[in-house]
Parts: sequence; C-alpha cells; structure tokens
Amino acid sequence: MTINPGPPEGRPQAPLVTEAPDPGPPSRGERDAKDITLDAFRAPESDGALTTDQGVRVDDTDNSLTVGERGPTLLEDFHLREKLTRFDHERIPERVVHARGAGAYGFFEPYESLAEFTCADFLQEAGRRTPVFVRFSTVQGPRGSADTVRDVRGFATKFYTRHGNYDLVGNNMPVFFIQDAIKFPDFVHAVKMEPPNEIPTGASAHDTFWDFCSLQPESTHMLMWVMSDRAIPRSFRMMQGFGVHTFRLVTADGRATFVKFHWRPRLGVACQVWDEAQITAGRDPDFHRRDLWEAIEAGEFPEWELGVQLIPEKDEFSFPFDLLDPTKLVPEELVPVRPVGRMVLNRNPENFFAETEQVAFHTANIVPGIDFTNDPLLQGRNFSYLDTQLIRLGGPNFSQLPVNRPLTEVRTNQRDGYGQQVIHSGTSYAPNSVGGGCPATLGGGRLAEGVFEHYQERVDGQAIRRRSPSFADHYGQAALFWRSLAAWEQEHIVAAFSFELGKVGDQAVRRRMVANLTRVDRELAVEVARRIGEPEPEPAPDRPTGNREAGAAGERVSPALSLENLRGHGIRTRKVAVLVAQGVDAAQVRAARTALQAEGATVETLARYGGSVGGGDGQDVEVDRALVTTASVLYDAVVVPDGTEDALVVDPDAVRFVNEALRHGKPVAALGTGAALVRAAGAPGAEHIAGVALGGPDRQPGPSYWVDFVRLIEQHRFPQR
Ligand code: HDE
Repeated sequence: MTINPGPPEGRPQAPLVTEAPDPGPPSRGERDAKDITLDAFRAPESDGALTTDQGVRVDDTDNSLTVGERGPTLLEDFHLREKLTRFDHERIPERVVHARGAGAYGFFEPYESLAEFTCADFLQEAGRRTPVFVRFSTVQGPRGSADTVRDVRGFATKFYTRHGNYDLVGNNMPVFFIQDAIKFPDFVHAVKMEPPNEIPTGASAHDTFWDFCSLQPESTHMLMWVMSDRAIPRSFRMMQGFGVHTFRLVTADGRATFVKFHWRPRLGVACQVWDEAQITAGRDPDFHRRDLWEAIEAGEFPEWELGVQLIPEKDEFSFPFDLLDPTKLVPEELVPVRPVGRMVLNRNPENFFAETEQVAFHTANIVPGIDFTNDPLLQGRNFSYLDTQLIRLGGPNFSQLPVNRPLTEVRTNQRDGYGQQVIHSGTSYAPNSVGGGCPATLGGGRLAEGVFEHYQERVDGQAIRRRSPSFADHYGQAALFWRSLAAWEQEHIVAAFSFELGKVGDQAVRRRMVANLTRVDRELAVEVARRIGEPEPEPAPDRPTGNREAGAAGERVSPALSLENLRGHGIRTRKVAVLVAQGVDAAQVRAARTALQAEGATVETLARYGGSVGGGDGQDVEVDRALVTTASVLYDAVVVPDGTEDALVVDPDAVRFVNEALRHGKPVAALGTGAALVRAAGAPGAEHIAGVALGGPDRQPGPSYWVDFVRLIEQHRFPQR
C-alpha cells in the first residue's frame, strides 16, 4: 500500500477551538423560548376546506367564473381576483447587498460569566442558552445567484436575549473594503452588476469593481482576503465570522473594554479551490444552502465558538494602526482570542420567505452591556440597516414579524403604519398623565437591570470632512496577510488576481491595480503583471524590497491568518463518493462505508445508472446516485474499489469525475484495479501524488488503510499537487 500524505507544509497545526465543557449534544426537538413563541404564528398544513382570505369556503379553485363555458370571465369572481392579486404581490425587494442567503435557528451559551467585562445579560452565566437566528449570505449576487461565487460571506446573528434583541452583523473576513460609510454606495455600485446589461452576476471580475478599488487603495487589505480561498468557502459551516468593527463591552458601573468578536467553526475552516467553485456554481448553485439544510436535518448541528479580543481602553493608542479603522484587524499574536461561548444551529426554518427573507438585522440592535465605537463605517451602518428595512419590508412594523420579534415585552409609543399587528390601547405620548404616565422610562444607572444607557464617551472636536491620518497605512496589513500565508495560499491569490484583472478590459485600471500590489509585495505584483500581459511594474518607491524578503528578515507574520493553521479535526459530514460498476468488490465497498461512516462522513455509491450493480462476489451493491445526477465537485474525496476497471476506465463521466477530484486536490483512494481509473484520469504516476492512497495487492486492505485515508480527508485538499 502506498500512502503519500504530501509534504508537511509549514507550520504546526494550532488547536482551533477550545474544548468546551461538554453540556451534551443539543437534542433534536428541544424547544427554546423563541421556537415556542413562533407557535402562535405557525399555520401547519391543513386538510380542511380551501377558503379565501376572508375565511369563506371555496367551491372550485380550478375554473374561473365565466358566462357559459366559452364566455368572458366575470368581475364578480372574487376568488379569482384575490388569488391573482395576492400572487402579483408575492415578491418584496431583495436586499440591496447580501440578497442571497440561508438561515437557521439555534442557541448561544457562554462557557463562563463575562461579568468582569460586561453586564450583557446573555453573557452572565455559564451554560445559560439564548436562542439565535443566523443568516449567511453572499454580497454581490442577486437572490437567484449561485452560492459558490468568489465573494465575501455575510454572517449575521440575532440573539433573542432577555434584555431585547442583539444583532451581531458580521462577515467571514475580519476587515472591509472601505473606511467610511459614505463610500458604501460607491463601492456597491462598482461591485454590483454593471448598469447597462446587469453583467456579471455574482462576480467581481469586471471593470467597475477594479476601477473603484484601484482608485481606493484602502481596499487593498480586503482585496487580499477576497482573492484568497476565504472567498470560496467549502461550507457556511466551515468558515469563520468576524464582527469587523471594534465594539465596546460595558460593565454595570460604566467601565468599558474594546472588543473584537470572532466566530470559529468547530469543523475547522475549509475552502474550495477556484476551478471547483466555478464548476459547483453550475452543478449545484444551491451548494451552500443545501449543505447547511442537510447537516441540520441530519442532526449534524453546525457549531461555532465565540471568541473575543479584549483591549483595555487605556491601550487604545498602543497599536501601529487605529482600532477604529475597519480595514485593520488586531493580530491574534498581539491580542489573543479568548473563547467565551459556543453557538449551535439546530433547527431549520419552516418557511424561507417568512423567516430567512424577512429577518431584519441591524447593527444598532444592541443590548445593555454592549456599545459602539466611533468607527465611521459602523456609525453609518447604524443608520443604514433600519432605513433599508423600511423599504424592503414595506414599512415600520417589520419588527412585529415573527422572526424579528424580541422575546421581551415591547411597549413603545410608536403607532400605526403599514401592517400594524398590535391593537394598542391607552395613550401614545410621553409625558402623559391620563395614561398613568405609562409606559415610563426607568432612568439611568440601571444597566444591569437591562435599562440601556449609552456609554458616556467624552468627545470633542470640530465638524470636518477629513480622514484621520491614523487610517493612512493601506498596505501594511495587506502585506502582513500575504507574508503569513503558505506558498500554496499565495499562489491561489496570484491566480485569483490574474483571473480577475485578466477579465478587466481597461488597461489603465489593470496597471493601476498592479502598481498598488507592488506596495503589498513586489513578487506578487510582478507575477500578476506577467500573467495578465502587463509590463513589469516599477518597484514601489516606499517599499523598495519585496515584503516577503522583509518578512524573512524578521518582520512580523501572523500564523493565525493562514488556512494551514485553521484546519479542523476529523471528517464529520465530509462527503465521500465510492465509484462502483458491475464486478465491483462489494466487500471493499462495505468496508469503505463502515470505516468512513464510523468517522461521521457521508458515503454515497455512484454508478452509471441508478438501482444496483452486481458485485464480483455475487452480492449486489446499491447505487445511491447515478453519475449524471451529480459531480465530483460535490464530494470531498473519492474511493475507487477493485473490480471496477473494465467498466469505469471507458466511462467518460467516471474518468472526468476522478480527473476533477485530482485537479482539485482531493484525497483519492484506489484499491486493486481501481488504480487504473486514477491513471486513466490523468495521474499515470498515481503513487507519487500527494493525497492519493493506492491499495496494494491484498484484496482487502487492513483497517490502517482506512485510518490513513481518514487522515487524508482530514487534511481537506492537497493544493500543492
Ligand atoms: Fe452591510 N448592509 N453595510 N455590512 N451587511 C446590509 O442591510 C451597509 C458592512 C452585512 O443577512 C443591508 O438588511 C452599509 C460591513 C451583512 O440580512 C444594508 C455599510 C459588514 C448583511 C447594509 C455596510 C456588513 C448586510 C442590505 C458600510 C460586516 C446581511 C440589506 C457602512 C461587518 C444581513 C440589509 C442579512 C446587509 C448596509 C458594510 C455585513 C443596505 C451602509 C462592514 C452580513 O443596510
């Protein structure tokens, strides 16, 4: 048997997620407070009679009311009119950004009390669960676009706390494209489809995006992330989340600590490779939403750890960057991430529109114990999200929609508006005496009792339109990110820049972008220029040497940024394809299934046609899917058992399946004559290829073969192939 695990790339693997004190698995069917409150709004499928919206029972819903069998339709057919009118009004505007997404319910629970830093109620007690709803999204594409495009992913969490709703509206990257909210409409107009023809859908590889970025160097750090594999996640369940801005935690007595929020996936971070992502977009445009849905349905509840970077207020100015600048991260080597709790998603929504589409996040939905900073991007967001819901959800009463309702009692003087659901009584002004003064405010100094009071930051200055000089370094952290990556990650970034800029028609834009890249790393810029056919750029005057050399000479790196150090442990929920055909060694198929399923992987047998195939030992092997209904990109690893050679080597779909798996760096196990398919698929020297496990002459490989193959799957991809 030959197993080549590939060269050990770079750094040791750091444990990603701390061992949580295990409160036991969240059981299926466990009901939390949010779930229970939704009962009042649920309309289960009914076997009763069909009615109109007015509750009148209907005799026939297939034929309009007409004059005679061939005559005109009558206006008095209220059922027809209502049915068509309601249908005509089924759509609402999609989100202007983050239109495509998928969501799920779950819970958050702290590992320990954070009372030392905040009086936020949901962070006070170890193990106390707070219901959540999370929506993941892409940014650029419309609602119907593909999941696996190169893009930032939204990671928005609504905590239904006992002191009101708290929304942490983050992304899967820790920084952003711009420093000031006033640039957001410009940025979005540049990245969205171009106005004349609405091209491209779900892609940033076009002139206006790169034109904007090349003229807006503050986007450079974020571009490095978006050109990295982080922009093509394997699964929502396998990506990090970041609050991006610096926020404040505030104690009951008004002491504040700066905080950066991190979500770390328990499965580890895993990404696709670019060719794989592009093919997936065609083969299964719903790849990520399906993956999330299926995992939850299967009881494989996705889980993230919440981590915080805590920075005392006195240290505000002790970093070489500004904590208020959202194009900067706080390197974990400077401020470690402290794990404080975990979030588990364990319930799929019942109705996509009612829940996932109508959920309304807002950065200004904060609770006592959490507060803002003056990050100018955050300040603008605090206006924009409420405003956008007014148009998208058709008026001011969207917080009464079931998914948006807080668990706490709502008593406001806000009244009326479209779609008001509440029958208010009493007065609606303050102060009042006729209503007994209710509802009354409770006064300050009661943060711990859940009475919000803004943090009393001292501010003082003149009204100016000017960026702080402390926001001026647009390249330092872009270079830090670059230097911190493994060689294969850097190569993927070079390839991504070359792809995207290669699609840009305007030469001035391409050259300007390459010139910006010289300030990150000269080798990066030179290589991108070469691949897109531009002349070698001049060295950047302020960065005469490449940053990689400077890094080698002792400049800092941040190992926490490399995917090499973010891998997960184990292979739970990874999908493995076993290619079968007439004559397959059925015992091997069973052994593969048993060994891989025991580790939590999903195993599917694929053959030319559905049904079953006859095994070499006379036993039938059930076929889970016909090859034409699926594709290599939808699996994490492939097994080709013995006995399949004759049928598979001549099957172009099977050859392509393995060829793609090899090209995308996936682990491949080939047993006995199964190796012939691997060779036919473009790997004549299969035994020397990293991540390919060839079974030897023994008909049944020993258990260690599968143990080793599990380890290969755990490594996810072998990009250095
Ligand atoms: Fe958003 N963003 N954003 N954004 N954003 C929206 O709100 C906005 C920014 C993020 O699943 C919109 O309901 C401005 C950063 C997520 O429903 C809108 C600025 C980060 C979601 C809006 C930003 C985000 C949105 C569109 C610059 C990461 C999806 C529809 C100042 C920290 C939430 C909507 C969901 C959605 C405005 C920048 C994350 C228009 C003005 C930075 C995850 O209000």
